Amino acid sequence: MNKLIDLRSDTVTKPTPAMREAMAHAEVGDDVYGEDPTVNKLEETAAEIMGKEAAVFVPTGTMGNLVSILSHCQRGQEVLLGDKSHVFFYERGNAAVVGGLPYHPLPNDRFGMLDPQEVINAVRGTDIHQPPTGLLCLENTHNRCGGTVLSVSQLETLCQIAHTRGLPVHLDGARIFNAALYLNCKVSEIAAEVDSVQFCLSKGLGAPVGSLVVGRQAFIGRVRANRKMVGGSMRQAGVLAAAGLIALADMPLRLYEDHLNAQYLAENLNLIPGVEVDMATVQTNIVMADLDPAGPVAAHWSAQLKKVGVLVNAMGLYRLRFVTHYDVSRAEIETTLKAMAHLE
Ligand code: TLP
Repeated sequence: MNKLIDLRSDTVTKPTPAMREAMAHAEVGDDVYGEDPTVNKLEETAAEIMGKEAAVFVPTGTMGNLVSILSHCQRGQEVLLGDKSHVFFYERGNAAVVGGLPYHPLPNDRFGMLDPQEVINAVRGTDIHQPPTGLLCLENTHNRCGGTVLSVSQLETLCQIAHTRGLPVHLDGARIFNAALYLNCKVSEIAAEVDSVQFCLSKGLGAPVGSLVVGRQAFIGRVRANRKMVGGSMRQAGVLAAAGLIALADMPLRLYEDHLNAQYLAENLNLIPGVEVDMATVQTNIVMADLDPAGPVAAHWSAQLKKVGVLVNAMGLYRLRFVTHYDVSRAEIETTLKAMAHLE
């Protein structure tokens, strides 16, 4: 069989030759002592790009979100977040389990936005029955909403509501570089009003492993301590950070190809009977395709596609998710479309 066409996620990207080269020659030290020069450089670079005081390197996006939430909140406080957010949906309820921080989910609209009035209404008062509100958590781009983007002014609106009520804001910016490309702005503009950001090197940016948390110096100090608590402090992590530095330098520039491929895929999926894509939500590198409920379920489609070498995840009973990335070419998108059109 030819090479598999893997559209399950941009997490499947393998390190580029330049990354492997940099990894092989990385200068390393024990990062728990703060002595890994490559990790230190990655953290400084990340903080600078995001326009924040400091950064810390963590193994995964999930851990980055967890240690950020733990570092913003006191045990027993409640976390406001979207009901389709990754933190709520895909992270094992970790802040509740590890930190004693219950979630208060609010409806995400079809673009991943929260209704400002719902956020205002959700903030708790002083009633002793209720858990005090500790944090507002946002996501940009929004994964389950199809890679949709919140604008800087939407973020400002929500941040202002939180800040005037004394609440910090954490942004799950796993794909913040995709958001910046869509908005044609700098990532630092998206990060400007939020107190912390977690962003991933290991998705569209192609690094094998790793995320960064950025924020104020004192906050990052707490993140470092919480990272230790959950076992995420790594030793000679410079071999990973070296790939991360290449990811930040080279990879944001080419994400537009993934966005163009997603547009093309979405437009042509819409021509296939029984498949429907809401084009307004196709903004970055994720395409959600809704299937006719009179036909087979999404798991059946993905199993059939697998037989012809195309990997796609089911994201619900009648929904498939396609994610474009640097390892999927336009020709492979064409092959995928042909395979979809001929499925039974
Ligand atoms: N998302 C993965 C799966 O977990 C669904 C994917 O394939 O899209 N925030 C967002 C918005 C994410 O999409 C992800 C990963 C994470 C956090 C977690 O990152 P990792 O996988 O590094 O823990």
